[in-house]
Amino acid sequence: MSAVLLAQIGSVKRQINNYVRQDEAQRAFVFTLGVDSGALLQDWLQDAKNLSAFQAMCDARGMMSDVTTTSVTMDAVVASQVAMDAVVASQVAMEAVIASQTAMDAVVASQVAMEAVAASQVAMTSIYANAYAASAFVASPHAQIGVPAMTSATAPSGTATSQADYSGYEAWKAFDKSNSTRWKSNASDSWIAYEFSQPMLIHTALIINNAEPSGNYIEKCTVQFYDDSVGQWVNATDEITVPTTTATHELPVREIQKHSEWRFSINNATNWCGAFELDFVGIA
Ligand SMILES: [Ca+2]
Repeated sequence: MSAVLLAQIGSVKRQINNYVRQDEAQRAFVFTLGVDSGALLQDWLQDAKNLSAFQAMCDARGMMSDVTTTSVTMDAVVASQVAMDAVVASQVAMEAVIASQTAMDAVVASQVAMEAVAASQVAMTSIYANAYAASAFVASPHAQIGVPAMTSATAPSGTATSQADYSGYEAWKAFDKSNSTRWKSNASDSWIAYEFSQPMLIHTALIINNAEPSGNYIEKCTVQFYDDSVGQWVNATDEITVPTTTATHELPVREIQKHSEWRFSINNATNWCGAFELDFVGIA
């Protein structure tokens, strides 16, 4: 058989496969639009052929925009871990999700959906690129996990450390949820860190600054995480100038990967460093 004929046969085979794939995706689309429960959808997706059709549907722009603007359907999708795993793996599906406030509202109300998006860099990149999606994600009741109220450097869980502590002002006292205790270093440049007992996707850092008349607060800092893959601390934010008031200052952190170790790297001009309270907030 000639090379030309073989190439033509190969092309026809690919077209047939595409038609079959499109046909299955159409059926997945029709089924999904009609489904009204996450359990039903999850059960249907246990069939490998259905799952493959659903994945093809996620990559079909027109279909996904219909799915994501139908609230009954989205409620079923966000309640199914299998469905959400397919959605967060698809750039096309995530673009449809962030373009629909109906879809984002369904995602941020669901623990299953929030855990799925937090585990996907594709999903988090899409979410942080859209103002409504980003603010809805940050405000989700399922993404408000922070450092627990510490009673020592290692209790009840995780580890609070700093580059240096002034005697009596240990690092964990910035993580004890009390404004009558504080951390203070004995240098103008320092860092203070908390290692979670599990990897966390952090979206916000909080600072309640020290209020000593002589200073000793945080003037400028960078939020960092420890990147195990390269074995070093990496900036999660630019350098931020922190107001020297004791209000709660929210620092946006928009890291798209989970990490266990987070810290404030502080660069003060004159005084030592200190804070009443610090926190890293996100989702496990
Ligand atoms: Ca404190």
